[in-house]
Amino acid sequence: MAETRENPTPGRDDHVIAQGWSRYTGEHHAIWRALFERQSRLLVGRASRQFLGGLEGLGVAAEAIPEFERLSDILEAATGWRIVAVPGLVPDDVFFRHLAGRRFPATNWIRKPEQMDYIQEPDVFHDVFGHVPLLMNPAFADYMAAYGKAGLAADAQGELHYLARLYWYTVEFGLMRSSGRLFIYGSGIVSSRAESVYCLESPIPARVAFDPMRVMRTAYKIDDLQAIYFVIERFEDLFRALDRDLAPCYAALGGKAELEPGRLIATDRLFGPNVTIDAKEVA
Ligand code: HBI
Ligand code: FE
Repeated sequence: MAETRENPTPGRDDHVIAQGWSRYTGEHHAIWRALFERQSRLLVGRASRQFLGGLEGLGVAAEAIPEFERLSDILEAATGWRIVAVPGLVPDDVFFRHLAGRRFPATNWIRKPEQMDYIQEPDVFHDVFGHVPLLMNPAFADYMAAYGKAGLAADAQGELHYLARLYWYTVEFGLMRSSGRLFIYGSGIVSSRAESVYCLESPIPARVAFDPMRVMRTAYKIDDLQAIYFVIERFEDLFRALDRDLAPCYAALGGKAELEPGRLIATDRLFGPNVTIDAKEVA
């Protein structure tokens, strides 16, 4: 496993494989530990309390790549979700069917030492450290399952590109406002050293109040720091975005111009960057 990607078990159209935990080597665990220690230091005072609380509740720690079965038992008791191992990116319809069934597909292999700062595909660190902690939160867990259902419908309607933007700007790169400060909840951010600081403290990117139609009009960059982040007030904002018939929304979006990530519009409500503080003061 690890660098050698296993093929899905023949005959399994859900792409699920065994995690193969006993095959991780000391080197694999050491990469996990280095990433874990670096990110958990950076995220004190920057990540949302829901993320940090989820990490703690799951007992995800620096020592070793976690066993999916152990995490799944804790997660299932909290929100009904389980983790299934996959060999990497899976087709959209497979991905959505898992989410709709409250199964989070997590990649089982870990990046190489030379990929500590950037990796384009998800690995076990991104998937487990980045995504799984928020699945301990009931409101976020409901959003992810609703997203799976909406994804299946959008895919069938040929409108997936709009919904993919919603995933990108919420699940992967979302910010949340609490007590007048911005906090990270997006997994693409919490698993990235550079973006964990940049998204909150740099004067360069725009930070705009979350509006699902605005988000679905906005293109995104997959290979660079984001030019724009969307800011929610609470996870219920996300669930509400999907709790409607989306077909008329897609039809309305078809008549509007796509917005480049850096482009602002008159209706945008903007937030400034956080004033940089010593993270220890808010721990
Ligand atoms: N597969 N393993 C995996 N992880 C993902 O995040 C993922 C995927 N397949 C498709 C997919 N994401 C996209 O459809 C979403 O980003 C919208
Ligand atoms: Fe991800």
